[in-house]
Amino acid sequence: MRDFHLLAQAVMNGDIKAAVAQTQAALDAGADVQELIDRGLIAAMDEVGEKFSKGLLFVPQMLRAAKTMQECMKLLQPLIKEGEVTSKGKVLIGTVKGDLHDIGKNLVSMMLEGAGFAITDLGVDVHPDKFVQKTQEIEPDIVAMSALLSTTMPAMPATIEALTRAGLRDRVKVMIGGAPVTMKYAQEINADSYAPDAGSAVTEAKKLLGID
Ligand code: B1M
Repeated sequence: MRDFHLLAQAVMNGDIKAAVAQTQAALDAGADVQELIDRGLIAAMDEVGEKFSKGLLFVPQMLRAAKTMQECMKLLQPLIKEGEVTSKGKVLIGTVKGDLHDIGKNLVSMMLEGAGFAITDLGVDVHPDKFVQKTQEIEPDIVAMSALLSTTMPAMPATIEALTRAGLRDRVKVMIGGAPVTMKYAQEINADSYAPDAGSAVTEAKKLLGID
C-alpha cells in the first residue's frame, strides 16, 4: 500500500509547494488518483478538522490547508476528466445558502463531469431562489446541494420547498450530500438521493437517471 504521509503532512501544514510536489511525485510513481485523493488529501483535511475542533489550529490555517488541497486538485482534475465525453445528463450544483465550503462540492462536480454529466456550478452560499432561477433557465435533470455545516443544512429543505413553490419539483431529481448530511435526513426532507462521497455521487446520479 502506498504511503501518502508526506503529502498529507504538507496539506495540513498548508505548504502548497511541498504538497504539489508530493502530488506530482505520487502521480509519476503511478499512484491511483482516487487513492491519492482519499488517503492523502481528504485524510489531511479530516485531521485539520479534528485539530480545529480541539482548538489546536484556527480558521486561517484551515483556509491555508483548503487552498493547498485545491492546488493539488488542479493537477488531478484533468486525470479525473479523462473518462467519458458524452453528456449523461445535466446537473445543477451548489453549496447551500450560508455555507462557504466548496472543496467537497468541487470534487463531486469533477467526478460527475468525469463520468460524462454536464455540470453547472453555482458556487457557494447559493440562495434557494438562485437554485430556482437557474433550474428554470437550464432545466437540469438533477439539482445537487452540498452542506458542510449543521447550521446550513436547513437551507436544503428550504431550497426543495422553493423548487416546489415554483412548480419545478416534479421536473428535477434532488441529490444532497456533505459531511453532516445523512440518508435519514435526505428521507426526512424528501430529497431523491443522498451520497456520502464523490464516488457514490456518480453512482447515485446514474441511478436517478436510470443509467447503468
Ligand atoms: Co469549516 N468546518 N468552517 N472551513 N471546515 C468544518 C466543516 C467542521 C466540521 C470543522 C470542525 O469543527 N471539525 C465545522 C462544522 C461543524 C458542524 O457544523 N458540524 C466547520 C466550521 C465550524 C466552520 C466555521 C463556522 C468556522 C468559524 O468561522 N468559526 C466556518 C464557517 C464558514 C461558512 O461556511 N459560513 C468555517 C470555515 C472554513 C474555511 C473557509 C476556513 C474552510 C473552507 C474552505 C473551502 O471550502 N474553500 C474550512 C474547512 C477547510 C473545513 C474542514 C477542515 C475541511 C472541509 C473539507 O474541505 N473537507 C472541515 C472539517 C472536515 O470536514 N473534516 C470543516 C474535504 C472535502 C473533500 O470533504 O467537504 O466533506 P467534504 O466532501 C466530501 C463529502 O462530504 C461528500 O463528497 C465529498 C468528497 O468525498 N460531499 C457530497 C460533499 N458535498 C456533497 C454533495 C453531494 C454528494 C456528496 O451531492 C450533491
